[in-house]
Amino acid sequence: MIKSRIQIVEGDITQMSVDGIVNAANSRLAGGGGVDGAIHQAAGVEQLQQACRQYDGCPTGQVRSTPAFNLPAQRVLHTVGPVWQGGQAGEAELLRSCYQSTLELAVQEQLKSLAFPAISCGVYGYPHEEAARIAITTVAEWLKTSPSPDKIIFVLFSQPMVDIYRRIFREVAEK
Ligand code: AR6
Repeated sequence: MIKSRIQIVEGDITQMSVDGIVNAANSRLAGGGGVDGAIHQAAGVEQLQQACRQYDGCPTGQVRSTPAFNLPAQRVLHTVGPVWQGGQAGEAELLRSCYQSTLELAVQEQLKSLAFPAISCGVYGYPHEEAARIAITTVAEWLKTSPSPDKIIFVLFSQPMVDIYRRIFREVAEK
């Protein structure tokens, strides 16, 4: 049952005791503000930066993983969302690819529980409704055919964002 495998909560993703948390990173994997900054702070800036340096950055729409160091999670999956440029620059496909490739990597790494933030919904400026629809439909489609990950948690930083996700989740679940 897909519905019982998806949760939508308000919270701080750095506090989540799950197998993997997803970071909304930049293509240099250099750390930054927003959820990226919070994850680096909580994991340990030095350690996480050093672990990220094993990669030559990460293209938009793809994902790279590192240990989670001081976080309660086991792994951090760093994905790079698109910068919103008005919608005609392939943003939707790139955002879908973030969720898709992160789910693929989570399966490879045998992560049973995975927490996503609202990728691209902060400084990258993606319209929230559209981003939430992509997040939920991509994850729901995945869970239809894959038994893993067992649980996906969308961890959102504000109540209005939770409301958007819950509304779209109801629409998608009713279909
Ligand atoms: N837990 C969960 N969600 C959070 C947290 C948190 N601790 N902190 C912020 N958010 P953003 P982006 C929400 O800007 O748009 C960085 O500088 C936030 O409210 O973090 O993908 C990177 O280095 C918003 O809804 O990511 C990149 O350069 C969502 O997380 C760039 O920002 C994403 O906002 C990536 O921009």
